[in-house]
Amino acid sequence: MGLNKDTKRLVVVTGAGGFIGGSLVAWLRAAGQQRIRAVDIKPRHEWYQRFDDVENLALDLNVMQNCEITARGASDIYNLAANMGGMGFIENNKALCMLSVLINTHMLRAAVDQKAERFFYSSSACVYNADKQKSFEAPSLKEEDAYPAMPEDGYGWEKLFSERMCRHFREDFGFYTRVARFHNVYGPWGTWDGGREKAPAAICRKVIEAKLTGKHEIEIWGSGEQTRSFMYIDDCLKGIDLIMNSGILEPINLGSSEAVTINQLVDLAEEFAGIKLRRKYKLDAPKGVNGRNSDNTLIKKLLHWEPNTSLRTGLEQTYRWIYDQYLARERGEAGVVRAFSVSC
Ligand code: GKE
Repeated sequence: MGLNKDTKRLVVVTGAGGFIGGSLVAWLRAAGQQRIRAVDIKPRHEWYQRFDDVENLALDLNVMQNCEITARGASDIYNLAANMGGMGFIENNKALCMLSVLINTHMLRAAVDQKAERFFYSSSACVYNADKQKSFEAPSLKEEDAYPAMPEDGYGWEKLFSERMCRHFREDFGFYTRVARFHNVYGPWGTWDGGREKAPAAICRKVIEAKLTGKHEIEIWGSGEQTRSFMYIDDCLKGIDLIMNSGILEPINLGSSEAVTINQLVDLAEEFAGIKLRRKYKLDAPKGVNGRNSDNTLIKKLLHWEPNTSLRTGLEQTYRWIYDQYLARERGEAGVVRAFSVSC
């Protein structure tokens, strides 16, 4: 994959039991990477995707010794492990989100100790200054808009701190770090129920539930006028690859620039389902910022590319995947997570 064609190097993915990490492992395998170590805190039977031909380790990366084990012999490390979720999770679990600093601190130290060559860190659009996201008109955030610092409480502060730590490891120790700020990633294998799901999966699930139960109404958090851009998982994986293999030293946006309101997101899901729902707006639900979009000027300039899967295309894939998962769960075929495992 990318510029680094040595498929025999050991590549480590942390957070491999989750959505983006598991998808990255799948992608690396498909690209011919022969030595992959996949690590996650969850017991292996709970991983969203799991592949028996890679080294799968269930380890708690809050613990330094486990980070040493994880980094041992690695050449590239993709650090995607974090305690995170959509607004429903991060607004109500600020301390847990901040504790991910242990993972990021220990993984960076272990990577240097173990002489890993390269390190990728997944930051977030939640680092951006809240004052710049008060408008519902989808303000486009440029990389410099992270400062002066006023990120999302809890989760965003930890991300901002950890991306700066990557910078200082690079400056002080000459360590190769690359950082991308993900904007709301969605797609098949993403969390779609249980409290950590983000808006695209949550809305698809609610529309599917309304269709299957015949109860034609939907609860939407906030006024529905909040704006976001959503990045399809395939674009995210390609972006990770391009950024890891680039000379881009500072954190860079990795997101779609196709902004929509949450109401428009619901319109699309209704269209896939072929139904129209009565909308109930829950104004006291977790809402996050009013508006956010990814300004892609820099990524287009430096990589001549930007995430370009249309929301219609990506969401339709996601809707169909969640529909199948929903029916499988209704039939009692495995639990929410086990249903996703490729092998057990
Ligand atoms: N999760 C969810 N579930 N959100 C809903 C729902 C629902 O049923 N109905 C409406 N929304 C609204 C939320 O109130 C929020 O205003 C918007 O959709 C997007 O919510 P989200 O997808 O949970 O998360 P955010 O985009 O606000 O924030 C996420 O940003 C990412 C980076 O762009 C974070 O949760 C992080 O997962 C991530 O860093």
